[in-house]
Amino acid sequence: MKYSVTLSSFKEIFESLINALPVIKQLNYDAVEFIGEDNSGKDLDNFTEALASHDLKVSGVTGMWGNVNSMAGCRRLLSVDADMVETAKRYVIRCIELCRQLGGQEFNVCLFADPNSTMADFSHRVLSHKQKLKVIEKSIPLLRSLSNYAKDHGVLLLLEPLNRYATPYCCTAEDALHICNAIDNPSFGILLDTFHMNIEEDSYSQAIELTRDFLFHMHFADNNRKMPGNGHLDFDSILKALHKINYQRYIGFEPNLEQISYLESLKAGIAYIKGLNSTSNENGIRL
Ligand SMILES: [Mn+2]
Repeated sequence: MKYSVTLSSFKEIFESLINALPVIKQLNYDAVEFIGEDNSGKDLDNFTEALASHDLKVSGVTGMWGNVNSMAGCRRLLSVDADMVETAKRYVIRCIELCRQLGGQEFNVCLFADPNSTMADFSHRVLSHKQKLKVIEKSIPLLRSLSNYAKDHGVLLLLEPLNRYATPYCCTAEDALHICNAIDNPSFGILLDTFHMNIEEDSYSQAIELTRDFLFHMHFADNNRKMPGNGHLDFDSILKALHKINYQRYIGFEPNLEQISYLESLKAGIAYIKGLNSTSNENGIRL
């Protein structure tokens, strides 16, 4: 497995994200997940140079969706407003191009509808699963054409299930698999995020095994969004399930970091996961 960390985690730590690169290298990460912001291409040449000088790769680009900022809130692939959908579509296209420029492999999409319908169902009790799938199904032709665009650019478009407090649409591996099967394009896959899985899945291993043919990226964060080892998620069983499906792609850490503790936290988190990983290997879990 290879280890990456999301640059979006460093937004509060460094004024310029380029300054995060030496720290990330020093802490033994293999790659960074570039931030999918509209202005992130501004200093791309400097960034590419800095990445090369620190011998860091780009695993992919993190989609900025939902309530992370006001721009992200306008990226709604499930909106009833065609202009909103168009905004989201143009965003995906820009991020696919950014990903290709940086030599990354994947970009994640999340499915947001308009806030009035989203906020109505933080409990999963208002809309039936069937009603939600109906809303999602409308986006399938667009996702299919975007995955063709991704394919032409050598990038994978990955659907990331979130949790009900962000969006009630596509919250589980099963939902993502349903959409993946409907799209049926080798450039369309799934990203599972342990933080969201903790809220929505019955079992980590079942979710991982269910999506084994489409699982191209993982986001790792503990139940409190801190680095693994700071909460109560069972990363041992998550890693064992990943070994079982012979997952060899990136583990992308996506923590919330604080100025006072970020160095220690990043260092301890990767050491914790690498430690668990070697134990599950020694025990012959790899199949
Ligand atoms: Mn994530």
